[in-house]
Amino acid sequence: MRGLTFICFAIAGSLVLQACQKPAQQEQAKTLAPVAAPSETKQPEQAPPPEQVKPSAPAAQSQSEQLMPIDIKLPKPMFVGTPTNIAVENLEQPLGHPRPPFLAPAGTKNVALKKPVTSSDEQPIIGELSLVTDGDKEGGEGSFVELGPGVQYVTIDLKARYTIYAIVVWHYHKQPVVYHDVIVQASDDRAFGSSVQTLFNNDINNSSRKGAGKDMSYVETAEGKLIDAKGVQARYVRLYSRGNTSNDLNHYIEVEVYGKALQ
Ligand SMILES: [Ca+2]
Ligand SMILES: [Ca+2]
Repeated sequence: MRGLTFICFAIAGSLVLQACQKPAQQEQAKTLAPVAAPSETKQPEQAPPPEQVKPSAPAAQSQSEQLMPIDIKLPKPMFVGTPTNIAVENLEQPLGHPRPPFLAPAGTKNVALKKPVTSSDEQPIIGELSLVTDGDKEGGEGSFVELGPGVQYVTIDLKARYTIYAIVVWHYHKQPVVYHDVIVQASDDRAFGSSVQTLFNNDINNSSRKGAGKDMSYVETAEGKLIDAKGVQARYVRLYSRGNTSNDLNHYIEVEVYGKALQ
């Protein structure tokens, strides 16, 4: 019996010894690895080509995206001179000369022309929503749509996604007026519940509750207001306002969206 237990202890002891030696051997193998793997040093030589090929693609793209002034046809001005006595905070001073040309990639055009328009006021007081994108920008009677009081919006469905470079809006230019809380947004969601990008917002005190903006208020003229859309990509464009310095109603003569189809 004694001899048997000794053998058992001896076997158990040698097992413990083996277990202790194993990690040590593994560690030794690890430290040897870098030296023992000269074949791995070959890999870097095969890797670089894909990244070196890339730069030529953007170069070719910028060549086809030559910048050109966008062609904005202006309506007949309805008044001359600088308006006075408009008491609006954060009001932009008139330029005193025509707006400088706005540059966008060649092929950029008004992609809002004749596109469908919906609104928070589906039954306008005067005119129809289709006037917003019918191409007529004249300031007289019959050329504008009049929406109800308070915060109202129009939404243009461009019917496809575009890269948008500029939005030009004519609210009303028969007299020099200022529209309150002008907010312009782009989205891929027709309800503007998600993916909303705000391109312009002069509601500095957040009275329209879309978040306070930092843009300046401006006097309406026949030039319309050009908003830099900075190449945003979207299908829908929405414009808010909250009445104007003459009354609490909202008006649109035309909205142009200068963009290019996504490729
Ligand atoms: Ca129009
Ligand atoms: Ca406001």
